[in-house]
Amino acid sequence: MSKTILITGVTAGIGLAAARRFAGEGWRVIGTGRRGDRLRALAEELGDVFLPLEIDMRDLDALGQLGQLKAPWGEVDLLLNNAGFAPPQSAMPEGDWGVMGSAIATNITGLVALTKAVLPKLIERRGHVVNLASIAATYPYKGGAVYGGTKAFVRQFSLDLRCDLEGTGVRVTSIEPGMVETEFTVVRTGSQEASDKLYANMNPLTAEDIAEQVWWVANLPPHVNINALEIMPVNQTWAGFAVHRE
Ligand code: 8X3
Repeated sequence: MSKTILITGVTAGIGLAAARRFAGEGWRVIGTGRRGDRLRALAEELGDVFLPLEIDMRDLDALGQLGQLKAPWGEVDLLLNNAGFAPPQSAMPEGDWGVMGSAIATNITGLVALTKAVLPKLIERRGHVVNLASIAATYPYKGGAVYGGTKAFVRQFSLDLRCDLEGTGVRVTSIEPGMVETEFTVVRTGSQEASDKLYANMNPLTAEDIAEQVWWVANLPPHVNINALEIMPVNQTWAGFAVHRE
């Protein structure tokens, strides 16, 4: 019997790679995204196993309705909370409140609303919630206050959610990647050129690398829960503390 994964942000990057990975293994894939043309192209590529839903993560009513999908689409085994938005890296005093608010609405409010809506189905099916956090959840860097703050929420939400789901058999995993070359960075940096410069000669992770980790955690024996999984490219490590001298 085939399983069903619900993926947010399926039109590019990790969400798209995960859709292809799971569909390729015979799963039904429900994918949300904002860009109808890309959803339609993916529907053509994946065929009947794919249910495209044009939904913005800030539309809480639409997210709430995803808990009411009819069989077989309603039988969600895995919720992959992938959709995420990073405002341009700028220090708080200069940052734009509009984009900060969107990051909070997408990365936190939308994620919680959707998880709450789908949880009854996941509990019924002893399913799995996989949340895309980031290394920014743990390691601070300049200009990352809002993005890192939202990802720290995602990480801690994942861990705390496990406590609330004790005894249900539902698994929860926080996946925390470092540098992954996707469109996400084009949005964050403002241009393809800036994104290319960031990833030049450093062999970043790919969306497929992360999709593979999602596949791995989802297919472990049902008694095994990966709580958190931090992944970086080999060429990314930590910087030292910044010291201001007067
Ligand atoms: C973003 C990862 O390394 O660019 O989620 O902060 S990193």
